Amino acid sequence: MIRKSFHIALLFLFFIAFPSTHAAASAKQVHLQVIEKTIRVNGKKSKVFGIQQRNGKFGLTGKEGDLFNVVVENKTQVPLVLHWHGILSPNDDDGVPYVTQLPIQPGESYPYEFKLKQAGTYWFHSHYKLQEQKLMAAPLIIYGANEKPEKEAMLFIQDFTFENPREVYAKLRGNLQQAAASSDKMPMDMPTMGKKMAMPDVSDVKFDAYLTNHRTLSNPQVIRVKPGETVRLRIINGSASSNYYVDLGKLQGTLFAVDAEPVQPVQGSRFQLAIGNRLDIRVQIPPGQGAYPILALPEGTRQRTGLILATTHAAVPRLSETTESVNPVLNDEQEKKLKALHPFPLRPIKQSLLYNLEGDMKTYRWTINGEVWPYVTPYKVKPNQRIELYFNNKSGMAHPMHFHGHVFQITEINGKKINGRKGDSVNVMPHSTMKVVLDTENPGIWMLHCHILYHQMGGMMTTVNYENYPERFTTEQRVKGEQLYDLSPF
Ligand SMILES: [Cu+2]
Repeated sequence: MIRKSFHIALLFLFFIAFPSTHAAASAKQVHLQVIEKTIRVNGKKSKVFGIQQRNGKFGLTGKEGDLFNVVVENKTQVPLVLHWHGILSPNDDDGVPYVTQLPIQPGESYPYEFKLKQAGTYWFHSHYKLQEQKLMAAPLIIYGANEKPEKEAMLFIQDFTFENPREVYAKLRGNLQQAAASSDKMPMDMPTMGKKMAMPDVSDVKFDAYLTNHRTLSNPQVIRVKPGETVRLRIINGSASSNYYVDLGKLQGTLFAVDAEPVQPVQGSRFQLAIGNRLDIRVQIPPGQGAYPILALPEGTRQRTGLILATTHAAVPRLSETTESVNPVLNDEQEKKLKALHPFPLRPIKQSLLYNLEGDMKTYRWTINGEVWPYVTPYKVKPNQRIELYFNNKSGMAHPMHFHGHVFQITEINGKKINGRKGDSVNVMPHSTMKVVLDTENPGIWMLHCHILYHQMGGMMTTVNYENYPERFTTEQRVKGEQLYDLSPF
């Protein structure tokens, strides 16, 4: 209430000071509706969540310096919460159930209002139960205050299953319990499990399809381009449990931002894209007519997804959804190479927070320092200090770790110092260590978790707590809240 009236007072002042259309534009409220809908995936019907503005537009756009003024309307049958991934919002607006707010009940609305300090390619998604697997996720594009418009193509990439994710999760735990029962000494790591289950698959889950902007390659989006034109690709990994190689085919691309943070440009036609990460790549369309598939290859599978850039008179090729060989698994080669365009100024590190990442295959419990959410004892940090997050992945599976409300910079991989890229999500390789640094400039209770949805459900989640910042919910309230509703309605 205090917050709202404060904003209204601010707006009022704003109108007096700048009685222009600009002030009005920055205050414009957007109603974002979360709905239930039926889509067709390769001809088969499936019920999923949809996210749209009142005008039907998918996702959100904003402008750096403007107000993010969004009312989330829950038009579904289930409680939900949306989180703005990578955004430096105040803690109250972070959208995490039983941490920053209660779930939004069916038929209810919830307002979010804060100033957009960043620009680039972001996304948002449900932070509640398994809703993200049923497509409760969408792009959030913020244009720079002085950015010139350019030709763009957005690829919002998701993994898809016809199954109820509740069943997927139960099977993961059930299978593993069965496997554990049949063997006294169960190895801890995933690759061994993969072999046991006869899947050349590094992901826990076998998906029915991979989507780009909700479409498979059997009916891909075709974006018309001009010969010689430069196109900015905004590629977002909004998947629940899949990492990808982005393949530009015949085109050479220049990667210039990761997680919306500028990097020293890197040329190439293949890039790694872990869960939660975003890549901004510029490609130049060659002279003459032509069609150029932009593909994403889920690691460890023979699948692919993507869209096609095609000049006006080019024939659009039919593309197979499968690849000839198994797509390679991500590694840390790209992270070792990438450098922030504007690295953090050097500052002494005042605190190093060690996070041991482990998995217990018998129970499918994924832990941080041996703890399972919500039974956690978070580190406390002081404001306005340089701190370090030290990830020590003791498991045989990579964990894409995401920290809310802050931008970090990667400084060390497996003991080797680097002046790496900035971002909000980083894929910590199996049996590897990684260090990132950040400045504690955004007081709150902030989530730190693995972005593999089923690992998150399995407990791989904690918070970083600013000293003296009040916690809104107790562990008991979190436990009780989690038990209230079904994991997934469909
Ligand atoms: Cu994980």
